[in-house]
Amino acid sequence: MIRTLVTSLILLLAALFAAMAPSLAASKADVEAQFSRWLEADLWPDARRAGVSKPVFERAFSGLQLDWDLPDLAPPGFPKPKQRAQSQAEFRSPGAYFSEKRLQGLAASGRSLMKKHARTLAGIEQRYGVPASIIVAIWGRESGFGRAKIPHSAVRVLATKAFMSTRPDLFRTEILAALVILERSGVPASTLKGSWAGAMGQPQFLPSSYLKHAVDFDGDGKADIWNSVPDSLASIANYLAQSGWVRGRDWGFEAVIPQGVTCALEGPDRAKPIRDFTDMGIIRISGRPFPEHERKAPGMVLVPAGVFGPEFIVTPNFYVIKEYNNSDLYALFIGNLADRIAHGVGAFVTPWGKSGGMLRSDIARLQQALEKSGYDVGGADGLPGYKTRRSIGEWQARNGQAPGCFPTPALLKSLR
Ligand SMILES: [Ca+2]
Repeated sequence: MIRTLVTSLILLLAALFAAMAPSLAASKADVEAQFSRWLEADLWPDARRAGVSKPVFERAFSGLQLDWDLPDLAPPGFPKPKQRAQSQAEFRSPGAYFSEKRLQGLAASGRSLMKKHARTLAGIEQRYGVPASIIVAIWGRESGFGRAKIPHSAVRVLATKAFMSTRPDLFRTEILAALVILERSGVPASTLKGSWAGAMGQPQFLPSSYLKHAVDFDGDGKADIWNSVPDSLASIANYLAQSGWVRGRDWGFEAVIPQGVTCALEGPDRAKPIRDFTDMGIIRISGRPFPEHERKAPGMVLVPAGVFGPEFIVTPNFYVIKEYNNSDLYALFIGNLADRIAHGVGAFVTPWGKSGGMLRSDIARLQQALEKSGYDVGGADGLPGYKTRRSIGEWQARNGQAPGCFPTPALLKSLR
C-alpha cells in the first residue's frame, strides 16, 4: 500500500516537472536572447573602448551560451536567488583550515618539484627576490602544481557572471580584461581555461591580474600560465614582487607571547621593530633567536585564534601574500607550507584550540556591544578579524579579565 502511494507520488511529481520544463526552457531561451543583445549593445562599446577589435570580439562569443551551472547566478526575470542566511552560519575554528594530510601531501610534492625545477627557480628568485619555497607553495595551493583540472572556459564563465550574477561589476571588469588578452595574444578564447570563478591557469589569475603580472620566463615570447611551468612560477613571483615583497625577509615566525604580555598587541597598523617585541619577552617557539636583520626590521603580532591557538610575529611579506588571497589563514597556510618545503618543519607547534563554533550572528552581537562601548571592531560582520580580537583583549583587560582576544560564549554573556 505504502509502496503504491510512493509510486503514485513519484509519478505525480514527474508529471509536474514535465509540465514545468517547457516553460522553464522557454524563459531560459529568452534569457539567452537577452544575453546576445547585451553582448552587442552593452558590452561591445566598452570592449571597443578597451582596444578590442570587432573580429576578436565576435570570435570570442561565437556560438557561446550562458553557463547555467555556475553558482550565484541572478538571471533576469527569474526569482531572485535567496541570500544565504550567513548570520546563521557557524564560525569555523581557524584550525579547520589546516588539513595536516593535505599540507603533508603538498609539502612532499613541493620538495621534489623544487629539486626538479631548481635552476628555473634560482633564476626567478634572483630576478624577483621571492623565495622559491613561497612560489612553489602558492603553485601547490592554487592548482596542485598545475595538476588540477581547470576545465572551464574563462570567457564563458566571466561573460555569464558579468551578465547575470550577484556581482556583475567585478566580472564585467574581468571579461573586458579577458578580451584584451585575446586581442593582444591572438589565441582562441578556448585556450583561456579557468575555474568556475574565472581564475585562470596554474597561478589562478583573474584576467586583470594576468594583464598586470603574467610574464614570459621560458623565452618563447608568450606568458603562458596554462602550459609553461617557468612562466607560471615567474608570474607568481612577479605578482608578489609587484605587490611589495621585501627581498631577504621571511614571511613570519611562530612565536610565544609570555604570561603577562597582552595578546591585544595585534595588527598590521601596530608594527614595531621585532626587537621591541623580543624586549617584551616574546620569543620564537623554536627557541632560536630571530635573525639579526629581522630584529631591526618591522614585524607585527598575529593571533588568529587569540590565546587559543598558535601566535606569530609576521613581517610585511605576510601581508604581501594576502594580496594574492585576502585571508590571514591563506597566508599562514602558504607560510607554513613554504617552511615545510624549505626546512622540513611540520605543523605549527601550538595546537589550534577548541575555539570557534559560535554562530556568526552571536559574534556580530558581541561586536555590536563592543562598538557601543567605543571599540573599533572593523565592522560587526560576525567575523573576528584582528580589530575585533584586540578590542576583545582590551575590553577584557579593562574589566579585570585575562585577555583571550577571541570571542567566546562566556564573553558574550558578560558583555550584555
Ligand atoms: Ca613563455
